[in-house]
Amino acid sequence: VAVIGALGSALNENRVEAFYQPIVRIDTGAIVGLEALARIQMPNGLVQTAAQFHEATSDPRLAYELTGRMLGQVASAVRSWLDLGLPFQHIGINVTQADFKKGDLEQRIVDAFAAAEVPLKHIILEVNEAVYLGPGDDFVANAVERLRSRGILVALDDFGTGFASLTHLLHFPVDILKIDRSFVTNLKDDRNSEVIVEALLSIASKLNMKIVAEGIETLEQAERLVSMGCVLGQGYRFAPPVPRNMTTELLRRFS
Ligand code: G
Ligand code: G
Ligand code: NA
Ligand code: MN
Repeated sequence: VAVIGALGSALNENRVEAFYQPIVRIDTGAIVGLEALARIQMPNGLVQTAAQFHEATSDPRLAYELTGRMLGQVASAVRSWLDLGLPFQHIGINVTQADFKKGDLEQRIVDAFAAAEVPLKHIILEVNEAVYLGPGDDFVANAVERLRSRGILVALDDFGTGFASLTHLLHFPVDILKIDRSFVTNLKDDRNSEVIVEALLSIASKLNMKIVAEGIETLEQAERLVSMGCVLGQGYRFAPPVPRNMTTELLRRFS
């Protein structure tokens, strides 16, 4: 309840702020995109991460409202980066079950991006695997197909944790698979993680999907991934999620 209260009052008081984490070419560190991650400005001046209010997004009303705020801020930030002539490509936004349940996600995206005059091709919807491959229900997958038919890219977040549902992916493809951070973390001493990452890379290339490795923290992980043929990634090794003005600086320096 305390967590829900924190997000609820932050939304009411306009203290939710989009931060951005670079998605890079692992070999060169060049920025190829960003992921938007929600942060709360606390009254005491501290910034609270989404992990700390994660439970709050299980409240459908708050989750829906959060997405609205993020869409607005993201569209306006992307407009400013395009105006600065930065070679800006893609921005990922996390959406939840609640966004799909309402049935107006497509319209909300179209409206937010049209208001900022940003083409839809710049957006990537990040849907986590549990939501996307939810039990015996294709309504999310069907909505994803419609969004993709409008030119909106879709990424499957935290991929690899529900490996058994791979056949689903053959029927309802996405554009990008984001390898769950747990596999990257365990690359060093867990042979199983290496086998899984190799399998995911092979599946992705056969299904014409791009792969992004999440949670890269060390040079060793980066080198291992590159040697396995993984091109794109994100993680603290490259940059943590940072506020909009710092993102502009990063884009200037590294894109
Ligand atoms: O950035 P952080 O590690 O705090 O994120 C923790 C969790 O919160 C992740 O699962 C992430 O996907 C989620 N999250 C971060 N920002 C958003 C957001 O804007 N919307 C939604 N729905 N989830 C978010
Ligand atoms: O669920 P999702 O994949 O959207 O969550 C991404 C979360 O992972 C973000 O909250 C982000 O802050 C966090 N994150 C990003 N890079 C790293 C990293 O290198 N290590 C760890 N532990 N977390 C990371
Ligand atoms: Na992710
Ligand atoms: Mn994500």
